[in-house]
Amino acid sequence: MHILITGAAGDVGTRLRKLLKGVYPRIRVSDIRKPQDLTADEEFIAADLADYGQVEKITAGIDGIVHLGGYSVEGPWDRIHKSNIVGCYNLFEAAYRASVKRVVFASSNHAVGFYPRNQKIGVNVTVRPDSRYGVSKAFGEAVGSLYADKHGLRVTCIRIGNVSDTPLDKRRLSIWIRPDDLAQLVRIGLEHPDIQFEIFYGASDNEAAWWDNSNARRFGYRPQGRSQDFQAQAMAAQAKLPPDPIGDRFQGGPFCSDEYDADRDR
Ligand code: 15L
Repeated sequence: MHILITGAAGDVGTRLRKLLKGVYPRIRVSDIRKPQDLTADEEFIAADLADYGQVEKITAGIDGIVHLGGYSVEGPWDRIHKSNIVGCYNLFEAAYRASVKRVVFASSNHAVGFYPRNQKIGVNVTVRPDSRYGVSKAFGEAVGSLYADKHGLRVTCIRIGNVSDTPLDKRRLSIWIRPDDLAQLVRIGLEHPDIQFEIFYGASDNEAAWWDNSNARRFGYRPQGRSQDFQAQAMAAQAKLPPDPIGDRFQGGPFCSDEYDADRDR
């Protein structure tokens, strides 16, 4: 299996490159810029995902794609549009044209960020994006669904919570994913024989979870990280953050309170 990882220079890309090395003997990595820690044994091709011709070059001869490329937080529409709408469409279209078998798409919790924290959600809920960024992730899931249904591409969307070594604050106690758990989900997406189109939550085995991740478990996901083991340090970090009463109501936190119209109910 020849694997392509887009967004390979980013934080999540850098972690996954290391975790998937050895699992897949042939990994091509791509990003708009060269990863600083690129090693001599890694195949790198630079590409701007907004340019279809460049995307064709990186997808040629590939069997499975881990699509992390794009803009990874809220930003101006032009930026989101170019990287996450045009770029994401180009990726799926080029994958299909190149007869790629599988795409694992890095979606985000921000596709459903406006669900309240007191509601546990599964994967069969309507999207409730909390930002232009969240809209772009919902778009990516929709494009993935189209290519799965129409062309038989095997697509896995992972609504990633927050990838880090330990949970960073109170909200992250609910959405944290340990990097090796994310690698486990990616491997399910690249290898499981029964995947056609699936959505998983990218979260570890967190007691404070807001998400029902039974769909991922159905495919064999057995997360090893437990955010509760870091409760005290996450709450100490939380105490240093400024108050965010709107963000605290919703799963997407600051992505919800950012640009929130406080006068909306007037
Ligand atoms: C995301 O989708 C972002 O890519 C990441 O930078 C974090 O902000 C994360 O969500 C989060 O919600 O913590």
